[in-house]
Amino acid sequence: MAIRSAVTISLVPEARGGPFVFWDDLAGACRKASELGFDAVEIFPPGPDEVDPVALRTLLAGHGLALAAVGTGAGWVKHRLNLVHPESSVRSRARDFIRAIIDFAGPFQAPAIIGSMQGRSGDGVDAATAAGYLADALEELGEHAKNYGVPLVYEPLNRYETNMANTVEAGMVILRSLSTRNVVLLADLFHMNIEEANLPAAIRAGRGAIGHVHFVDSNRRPAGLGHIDFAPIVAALEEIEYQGYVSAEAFPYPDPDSAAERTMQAFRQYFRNDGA
Ligand code: LER
Ligand code: MN
Repeated sequence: MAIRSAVTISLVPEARGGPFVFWDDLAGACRKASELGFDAVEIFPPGPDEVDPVALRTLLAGHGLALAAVGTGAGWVKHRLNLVHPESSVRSRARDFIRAIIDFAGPFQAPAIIGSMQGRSGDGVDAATAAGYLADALEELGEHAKNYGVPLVYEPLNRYETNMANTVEAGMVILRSLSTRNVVLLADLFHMNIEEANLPAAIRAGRGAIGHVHFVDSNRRPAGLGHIDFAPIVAALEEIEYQGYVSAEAFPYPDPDSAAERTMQAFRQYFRNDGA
């Protein structure tokens, strides 16, 4: 299948040690991503106001890159906000943070991603109440993203990071319960490798719901440096006629440039290039 490739860039010092290929130097990362042949970058910014949109537009255009998506996780990492927090003021600040990221990303035709901002039930909020809070937030923010003609991306995470949705199927149950149709799922192969019984089968079952992919190996190293069998996963993406980005969200192992290069090698190995 043809691929729309992307690579992650973190601009959040507090997220150091996290699964992002490039770090801190947005311009340098864009240059390298472009040199290696990526179509787009996925940015993890410290907040909605910390990247100048005019400068970003110039930078992306100069390198022939698109913006694939923008992460919202700094709301959790930096400010300890999440959508199911027991305190309503914290929940509402979490929504404000994500809404502002949607407003930043939307004009680039890029969706915002809700990963760690989904929080977890437990500490003062029972599972049903937390599910209700999350659904309400996805309704509102999903509809808000419509203003830009982009979806909102919701990411099931492994059990050590959330108990809201750990699998593609659990994510689909949430999506089906919503009245908005503007929320899609992020299939992160690292989380899926922990939680799914069968990765290609989970992807096939996610037809129509999966809108973004984090492409990474079992140990969260770049594709090819762990034990995930990528060929049947790519075949499953092809079978469901997946049209979204395949984005490298992996540790910068052994270093950012090598991680990006290794991912590009895997993309060339597994995906057809239409010469686009
Ligand atoms: C973010 O995309 C993700 O996968 C989570 O594990 C938060 O780091
Ligand atoms: Mn991810």
